[in-house]
Amino acid sequence: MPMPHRTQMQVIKRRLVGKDGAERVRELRAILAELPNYKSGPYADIRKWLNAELAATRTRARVVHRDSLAVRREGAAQIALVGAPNVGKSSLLQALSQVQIKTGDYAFTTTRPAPALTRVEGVLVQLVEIPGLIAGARAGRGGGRALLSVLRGADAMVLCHDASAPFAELETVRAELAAASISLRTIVAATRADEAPAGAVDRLRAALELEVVPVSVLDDASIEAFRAALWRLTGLVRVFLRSGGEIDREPIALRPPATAADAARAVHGDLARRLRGARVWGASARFDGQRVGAAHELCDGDVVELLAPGAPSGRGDPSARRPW
Ligand SMILES: Nc1nc2c(ncn2[C@@H]2O[C@H](COP(=O)(O)OP(=O)(O)O)[C@@H](O)[C@H]2O)c(=O)[nH]1
Ligand SMILES: [Mg+2]
Repeated sequence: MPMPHRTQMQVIKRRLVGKDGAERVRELRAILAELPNYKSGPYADIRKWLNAELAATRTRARVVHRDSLAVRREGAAQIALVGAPNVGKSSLLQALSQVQIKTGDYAFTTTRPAPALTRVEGVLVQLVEIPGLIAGARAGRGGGRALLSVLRGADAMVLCHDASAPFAELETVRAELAAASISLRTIVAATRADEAPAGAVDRLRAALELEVVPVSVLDDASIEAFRAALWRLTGLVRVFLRSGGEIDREPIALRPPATAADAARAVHGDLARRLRGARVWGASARFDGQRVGAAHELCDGDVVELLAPGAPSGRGDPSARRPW
């Protein structure tokens, strides 16, 4: 049985994660070479997508040279790590990151935004460390203006504050962000929590109207709790696709309000056009396997079977199984 095209797209996207520039071009070419050369149908769609990606990567490679601070978005959400120098942003990024970041490129003197992918609740999220945002950033001090523009493009941010440091340090950063009119969804990481004096985190909580999450890179449990806070911060919902009686282990992440049609669109535009409805298990369903329309709004954790002409017929005849 050939690999379903939906799965094929997921495999392709996974092969491209973390690859940019020449490396991405090479991988895209390799994938194109492996793909059947049909003139129409899903394979032709995938081929078209790959060619567009190839063109975009080439353009981007040129743009990145001109603006070395640009960060290419990856994953379901982009979350910026912001804070004064030395609060532990790089260490936190490293502790959360999927891949080991080379320290040569990336020592304690971070001067450019540093992206890293991390998996939260099964979803890939991009974290971007914004290096030392300090007083005067607006006026362009320390490349501040370009950094603020990177920040503006993020979906949310984590304000990192050394739990032992004076509160004024955090206030300086917040004043800078407020003056630049940056108003992203925000949580505060009380960093280096292992060193913090007793009561420091509680005092922060009392002084702030934001969620405060204590974290120490030396404490794995705190890192996991922080990951959970990151997931809430994305504001996304996870939907698990079901087809042929099987449920995908990897969720797709959608921005609410997310409908069955949105889930279909996330898989493939063609599927969204052919969608006739869905069956739903989970919080948005009144009962297991409820039949709903394309406009039905989904909840975090729902399992969804997308119904479209030519879709797999559940537990029926496996030879009748189609790409989706
Ligand atoms: N004890 C302790 N030290 C930390 C922690 N996180 C970072 N550090 C130390 O704090 C210093 C600054 O960390 P770094 O990640 O470079 O901060 P950044 O400038 O905000 O990126 C380094 O010496 C780190 O080893 C932590 O959770 N606990
Ligand atoms: Mg750093």
